[in-house]
Amino acid sequence: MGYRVVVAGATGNVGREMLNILAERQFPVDEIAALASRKSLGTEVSFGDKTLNTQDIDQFDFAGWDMALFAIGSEATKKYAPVAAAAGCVVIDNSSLYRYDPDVPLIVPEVNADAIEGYSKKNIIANPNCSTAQMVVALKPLHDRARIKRVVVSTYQSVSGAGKEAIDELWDQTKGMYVPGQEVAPKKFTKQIAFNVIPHIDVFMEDGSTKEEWKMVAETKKILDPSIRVTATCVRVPVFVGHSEAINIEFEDHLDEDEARDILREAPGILVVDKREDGGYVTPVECVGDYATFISRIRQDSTIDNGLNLWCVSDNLRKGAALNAVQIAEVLGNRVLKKG
Ligand code: 11C
Repeated sequence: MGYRVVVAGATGNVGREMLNILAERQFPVDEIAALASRKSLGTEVSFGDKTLNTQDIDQFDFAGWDMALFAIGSEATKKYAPVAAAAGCVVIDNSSLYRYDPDVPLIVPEVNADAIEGYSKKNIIANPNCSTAQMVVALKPLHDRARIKRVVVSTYQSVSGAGKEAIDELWDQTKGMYVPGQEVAPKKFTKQIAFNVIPHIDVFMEDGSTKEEWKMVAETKKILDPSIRVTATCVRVPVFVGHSEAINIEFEDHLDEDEARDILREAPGILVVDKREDGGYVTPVECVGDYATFISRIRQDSTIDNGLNLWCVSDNLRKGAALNAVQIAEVLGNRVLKKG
């Protein structure tokens, strides 16, 4: 016996990946519903070797469905998540709407799967921001060994984090650079993204940081440890899929780079590729379609007493969104609903 599973936002980049990953991981599905907004109705989506017709989220009755994976953005989530949750369907939400709600667990299964117990207060579980998810997977095993005091992170985030229009803008703008008269002006991004980098993701906060940077701070505290101090600079780069992060970590205790490498090799969800030679590290194009968080360039930071630097790369549509949501569904199934 399996689960009756809903994917809301099934025609978007993340929704499609949720369907792919549910099928790839052979999640025990008895029945699946692919929901979309009215404007996307008629679009077919794949689930393993099946083709699903999308159903109108506005008309859908969530009663009798076990869980719903939401990838519909905060505004639509505000409307539909309470409806699904009230009908007894547990919502696993990829938007930021509920992440900071103390009555909603924010889960990265490799880090804080036990937080699943808190789901029943609202029948909602939140999925973190992509840049946070991969970072906490890397930090958790090191924190367990040497207690992290402070993290300084710089991100190199792909355009797929900003949705389909952003992917199209990078593609069209790049092509347009070579064709006189067909230059594409910035629309989704604030400045040219082709052959450029933009130090601005999400809206500006009062203190001069951006909301993306704020999310990395707040979410790391909620998922991993509120005592860890995090400072972030988030940058958009002309890469289609795969977020990269240069992470500097200060520990309470000494942690040798070789021991850190061994710890990370053993840690769940991580693949270490760290050869000190040409090409002995992972770049975003190599992580696309993979489940792992890849770690490279592990080395001591000799400017502080207990410091390490590392390079962390992951598929933002997978570990950063759809895979993590499916992993939460697996935890929910195995530990709570126990039907599969
Ligand atoms: C980006 N990290 O790369 C964002 C996308 O809070 O779920 C995900 C935003 C979020 O633009």
